[in-house]
Amino acid sequence: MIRTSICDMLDIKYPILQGGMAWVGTAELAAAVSNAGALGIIGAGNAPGDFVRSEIRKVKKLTKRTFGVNIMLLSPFVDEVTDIVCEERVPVITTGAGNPGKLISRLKKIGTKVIPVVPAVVMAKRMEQEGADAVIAEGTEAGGHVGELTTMSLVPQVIDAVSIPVIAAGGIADGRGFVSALALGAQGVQMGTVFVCANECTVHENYKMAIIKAGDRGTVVTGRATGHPVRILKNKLAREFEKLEKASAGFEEYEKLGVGRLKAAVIEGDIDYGSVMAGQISGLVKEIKPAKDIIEDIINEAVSVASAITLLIKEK
Ligand code: TUI
Repeated sequence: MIRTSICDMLDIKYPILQGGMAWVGTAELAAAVSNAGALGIIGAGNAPGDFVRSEIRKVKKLTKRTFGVNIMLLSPFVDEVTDIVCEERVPVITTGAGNPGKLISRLKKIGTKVIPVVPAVVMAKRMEQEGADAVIAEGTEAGGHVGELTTMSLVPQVIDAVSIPVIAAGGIADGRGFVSALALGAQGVQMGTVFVCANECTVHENYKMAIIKAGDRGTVVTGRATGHPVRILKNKLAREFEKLEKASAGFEEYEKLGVGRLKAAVIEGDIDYGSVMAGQISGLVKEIKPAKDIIEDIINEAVSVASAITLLIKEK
């Protein structure tokens, strides 16, 4: 059994969070992950409030366990989504792609646990001061919107800078990564890419297969010049982004190329011109299996990796 302070804080069995991925973190996936003892998270992404409310209600029907919603702070619907998660008394909120600012005190007042994703120490400290219950330190290995620092560098520096629990994310998909994160001092992990390949994940089959076929160098960060760098699988869209970068294109051109591309990949399965957001760990993800098996395989591997390390030390 592997338990940490995060398990008590969130009332979950395993200290594992499923990344709140836009279009990917649906009610079905979130409920499957929560029912398996980890924390399932609905990704609000750019969706309007009504859609998020119906996903929340679906999750409530599918699980009695703790679940969360991720608020993507670049969304035009942040305010209405915040109203809805308050009305629906969602127990855990994670945030991404920005500074949640005043959201934290508003959510905390009604007893919601708030866990922002941070890409750097300065942001982690700010979140602690503003009352966050924990932070997710996400390295640049992650899929989607990313910061600059690697998980290995970021996590211990964030841990040394704050007193609240730190959850590691970016580049983790198995028991070895999980134990490494604990060794760095993290109280848990968040994983995205591996959960895209859960049976219960409703993304198009092409999206799952693209991750399974990807190798270690299968991803690239696009759109650095826009200030919103995004890691996706290398494909024709990624090459078009590279061309814009070489031509020092303006923000509008990136926006025109990027609009609707995540939905195209997730819903229509357009893996050539769709935005197939995925992390560097894609090369390690080799099968589609139930969320419960993903979680239990990771925990079982973590227990044997941890005891193998202990033996190594005893023998010296
Ligand atoms: O949010 C994510 N990953 C995402 S969001 C997303 S939807 C999207 N689509 C197109 C363009 C942009 C986004 C896809 N993937 N991960 C969490 C995360 N948050 N990573 C990095 C950050 C972050 C970055 C800057 C958090 C805070 C931050 O603060 C900047 C500031 O100072 O305000």
